[in-house]
Amino acid sequence: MIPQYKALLAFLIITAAATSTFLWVTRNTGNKKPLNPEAVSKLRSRFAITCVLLLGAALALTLPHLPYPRGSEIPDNVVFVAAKQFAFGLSETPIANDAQWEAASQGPAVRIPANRLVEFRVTSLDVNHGFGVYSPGGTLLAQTQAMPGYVNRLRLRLRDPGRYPVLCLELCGMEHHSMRGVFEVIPQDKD
Ligand SMILES: [Cu+2]
Repeated sequence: MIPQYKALLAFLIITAAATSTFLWVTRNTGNKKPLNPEAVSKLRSRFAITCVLLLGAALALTLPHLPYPRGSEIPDNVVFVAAKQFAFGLSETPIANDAQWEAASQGPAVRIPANRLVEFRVTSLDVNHGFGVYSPGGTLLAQTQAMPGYVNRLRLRLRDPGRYPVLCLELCGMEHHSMRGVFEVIPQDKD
């Protein structure tokens, strides 16, 4: 199933659950039973404790998976990225001017060994762009802004060899839709 259909399915299930909850509440608010304040306050605190426990568990389970870089880690590879209307230049050496950008955007794709920590240093030579890294299968993996005058660092560890397309995620002009880049992840040499 493609991700868009999964998202649609999740949306429909959650909407159905929310709608039936509201319908149930609407139906049941009609019966005016006398309330027992003690039972209500007990139920309320039980609900609050359950919520706190569930949220705490969700936090503990998901926090380690957030892609925050560890400050002490040193990247194995650095790839310089310069965005410019309407292509991405990727290079192993810094891209400081239009000629270098042209060479980087038209030359052969940068090659990165699989499973290595790569740091993309992303900037723009004209307007704001969005540096979106896609898997060979077309799934968005990570993104950062490409802004003139700033360098944004994006660290990734890519496991599967293949050609990774880069698409612009910020409407940057007439040819925005065709703005591309690419890099290649190659099987790691044994060392
Ligand atoms: Cu762009």
